[in-house]
Amino acid sequence: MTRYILMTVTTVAAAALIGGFLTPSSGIAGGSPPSAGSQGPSDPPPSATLNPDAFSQCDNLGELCLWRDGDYENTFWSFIPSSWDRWFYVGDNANDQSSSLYNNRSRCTYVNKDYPPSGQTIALPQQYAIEHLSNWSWPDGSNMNDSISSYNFLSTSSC
Ligand SMILES: [Ca+2]
Repeated sequence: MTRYILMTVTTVAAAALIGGFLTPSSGIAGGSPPSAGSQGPSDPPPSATLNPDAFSQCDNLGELCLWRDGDYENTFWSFIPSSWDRWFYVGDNANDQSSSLYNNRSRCTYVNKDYPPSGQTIALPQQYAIEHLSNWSWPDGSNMNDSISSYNFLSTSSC
């Protein structure tokens, strides 16, 4: 398990370097990231280090996992694709509740602040985790904590 996690993190880091989408810890608040509507989603924040607890709850490859608290703790929701490249509501229980997430997929996943989706989209590369959504902002500058309302399972690995 530990070895797998290390490999995953290494892979993400390598992909990030190749793709050039990693930004400094100041994150996505700076600059003027494009909106999702016509120009594609904004760049993601840097991935947090995955911990074993996250994997124990979110160990099915292909799912998007959301947690009520940071550090992948408290109530847990997972979503498995029934179709691709379309938006889904997270449901009333999970709506505006997520404080950490893990995209346990080999493909890109979008999350959006609203449903129906607005221009506030963040792209999550494969095997991407955010330990504290409170540290990150949507393209409009608002905080990402307790605000995810929809997701989109892309059929492509690129974001
Ligand atoms: Ca919302």
